[in-house]
Amino acid sequence: MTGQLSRNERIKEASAYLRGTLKEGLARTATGAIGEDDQQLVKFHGMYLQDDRDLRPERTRKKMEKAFSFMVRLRIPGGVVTPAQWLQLDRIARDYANGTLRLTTRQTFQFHGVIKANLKRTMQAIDAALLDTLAACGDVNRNVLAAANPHRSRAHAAAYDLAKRLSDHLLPRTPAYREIWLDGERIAGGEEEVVEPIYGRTYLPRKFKTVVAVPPDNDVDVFAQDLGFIAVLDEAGDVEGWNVAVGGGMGMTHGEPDTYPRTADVMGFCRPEDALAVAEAVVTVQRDWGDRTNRKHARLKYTIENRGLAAFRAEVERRVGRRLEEPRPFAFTGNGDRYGWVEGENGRWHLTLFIENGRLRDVPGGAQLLTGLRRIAQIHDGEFRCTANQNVIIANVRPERRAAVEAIMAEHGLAAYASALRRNAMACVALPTCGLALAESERYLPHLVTALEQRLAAHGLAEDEITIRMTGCPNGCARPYIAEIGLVGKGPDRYNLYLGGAFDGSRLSKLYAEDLDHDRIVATLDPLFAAFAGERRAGERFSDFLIRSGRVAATANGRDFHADTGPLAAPTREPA
Ligand code: SRM
Ligand code: SF4
Repeated sequence: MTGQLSRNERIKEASAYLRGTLKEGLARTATGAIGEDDQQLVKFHGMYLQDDRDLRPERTRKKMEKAFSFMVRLRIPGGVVTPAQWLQLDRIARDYANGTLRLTTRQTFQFHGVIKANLKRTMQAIDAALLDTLAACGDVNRNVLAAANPHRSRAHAAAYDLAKRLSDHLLPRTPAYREIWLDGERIAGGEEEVVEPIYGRTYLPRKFKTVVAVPPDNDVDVFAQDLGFIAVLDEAGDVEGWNVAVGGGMGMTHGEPDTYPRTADVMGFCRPEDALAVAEAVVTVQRDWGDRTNRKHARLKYTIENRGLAAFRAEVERRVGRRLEEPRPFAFTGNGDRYGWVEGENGRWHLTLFIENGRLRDVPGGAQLLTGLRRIAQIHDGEFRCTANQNVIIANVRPERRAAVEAIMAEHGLAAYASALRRNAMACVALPTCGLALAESERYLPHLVTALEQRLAAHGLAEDEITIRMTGCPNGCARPYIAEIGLVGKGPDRYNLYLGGAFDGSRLSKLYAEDLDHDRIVATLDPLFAAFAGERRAGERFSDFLIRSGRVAATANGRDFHADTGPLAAPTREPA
């Protein structure tokens, strides 16, 4: 690697294992913000400095400081919390944040709107619930996801167990978190190996994401992740080992073709006892080989593109001290959640609720999702499980409690079902909190889905499951480039439309039309729905139809993502 290290590398190096001047910055009451370098470091502690973008114009006019607050993200491997923990999170949301809980696309919760004066109290309240936010963001291995609902089968339980062990094994060891947020005594920094045996002083070149999947459900979107373990089962249904997938990622920048989303490659197969060693080797190869000069080129996906999968695999095997076996066959059928009640192997029941874009709040005069789930938590003796599709599972419900849960749901507007399109829809947060948003997402997608539902119904497609995902910018937080319909913010009320992602999340989409407003999105999709209704083959998915009929070119891999779709796409790219 040549070139100057990026600014973040110098910040990490000088931070004394993520301490920086966070303690001093938190004590400064003259501003609601913290220093610029500390803004980078605080991410490793699980939070971002943000400001309310709805209020920006007015505050600028009045020459006021921006309306600063923090987003706080929890680290919850596999997304599992107890009812007691749920109640504490609900309390924090109402006492210290903006009165909402946000389920994320990575099986955890975010608080928005925590002002600096409440930050430490929030962190201490999280600690009191035996939870933490360490490594929920930052250049480290982040929250590890597991196929939702471990009680459905022994394989799901094994996936959850692996997710927890991976999370523990790859967790930063710095005492800074305890010192800053929980008033721990400062421990004198020892040798590098002692403080951070896996990461060292400068951690990873960039964020790193790990998941554990259990086919046939790809509900963790394994192909969008840096590292994925895919369960391979024996005849009795137990995990025989894991296929290891590496090098997936979504983020890109408009107009910069050197940046692109990429689906992960399945690199090999490992035995259960080798999984942690394989994960550690993948992380340390990326630590040593990743690009620390250019953050737009620093994810594992680019390391693998640069060095080649064969060289990467050989280096992982060298560090593990053992060869990976060749990948075993596997098949996914979808990347969504299975809504409604299912009975687990233990005779208890699990209910997957549909939560639109993951936002839990009480709408005045409308659905009371936050209160409804609080009431369920008050009577529930199982757990809650977040899904990577921004939904929640009420898990391990005794059969005799089902009626009580359903009664609370009915009273508060909680539902397990929505239309086929809506239950396969996902939007990132975007405005007003996300500093990178170019367009609305969470606040807009529900309206677009309503308009598209009407068009689908008109073509007799109301019951067809089609995945649709929207993000307010090209970073891809709702994984739009592996949806059948992907909409990516370009500017206020303008979106690029991507089509052709596979229903099971295994194939990337292709840019189909640019700079569309609401009416043009509907007008562009409507004839495609009509053609699908008229020409589809039995059982054919929308995206597969678009590709078979030549309307969209299939994207083979990340480097092919920006390749032109050919003449068919050209007319749709012209402005309205
Ligand atoms: Fe994300 C940055 C929200 C999942 C790719 N993401 C952000 C920030 C923190 C904006 C920022 O940097 O200032 C967003 C905060 C918004 C807010 O107000 O809350 C944000 N990302 C989210 C969440 C909350 C979206 C959601 O609606 O659920 C998800 C939180 C996940 C979690 O609990 O950890 C979220 N982000 C993802 C995913 C999906 C995934 O991991 O499966 C991706 C695509 C996968 C990937 O990483 O490639 C993703 N987020 C990004 C990127 C682009 C990374 C890249 O390689 O280019 C950024 C920007 C960056 O890192 O520079 C980003
Ligand atoms: Fe923000 Fe962009 Fe992520 Fe949406 S995709 S939350 S707009 S960074």
